[in-house]
Amino acid sequence: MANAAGSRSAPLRVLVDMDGVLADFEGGLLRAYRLRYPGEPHVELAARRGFSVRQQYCDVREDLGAKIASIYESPGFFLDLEPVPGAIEAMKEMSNMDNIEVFICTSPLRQYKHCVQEKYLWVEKHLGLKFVERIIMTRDKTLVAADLLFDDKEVIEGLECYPSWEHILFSCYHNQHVVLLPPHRRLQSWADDWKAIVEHKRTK
Ligand code: U2P
Ligand code: MG
Repeated sequence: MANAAGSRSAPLRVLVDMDGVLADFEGGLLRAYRLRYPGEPHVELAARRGFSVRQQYCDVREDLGAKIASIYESPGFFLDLEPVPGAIEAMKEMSNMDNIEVFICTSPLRQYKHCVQEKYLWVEKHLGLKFVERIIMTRDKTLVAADLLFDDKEVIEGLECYPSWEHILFSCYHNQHVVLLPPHRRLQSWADDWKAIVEHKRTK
């Protein structure tokens, strides 16, 4: 919140989601699924609709939901994901800006066995230990207090009906078609002007 002079006293607190924003979950998943199930139908990335990949595969054929889920529940899946283009550079640049606190805010799978540890390892591998300190892992992001949340999930719900953060929808294959009504905002990619969003929020 800005003070009477139009400037903030407290640092701007920014949450950045992991899958679909920092790590290329959708690309890695399709690649691994096609390798493991070469004879089965798949959904092209451009045809993805809805946040849950499992749900869309279930809609194609019921048993495919379990098959696609078996990929992201496998050991090594999360650790091997490629970074989203520009994500690593943007995170480093954002965290070096003045008067800002950047955190990674990600949800674990219900089948958390490999996912939780591998998310930590991924952050250490691509961003370093400094960012490992900044991981917030929760199934309910509405309970985390911040100014901004960059996230590819179109609807983020939880116990808190009025989260403190503004959700910036990060564009991903599954949400391209979602029409946002003002004041809701999107970041098309890390090549888009995330700095303008951050700076604009500072004046609020
Ligand atoms: O479901 C827990 C978290 O796993 C990632 N996920 C799971 C299924 C799916 O279809 N797509 C997907 O992205 C998300 O992780 P996050 O984006 O929080 O890093 C989801 O929250
Ligand atoms: Mg995500």
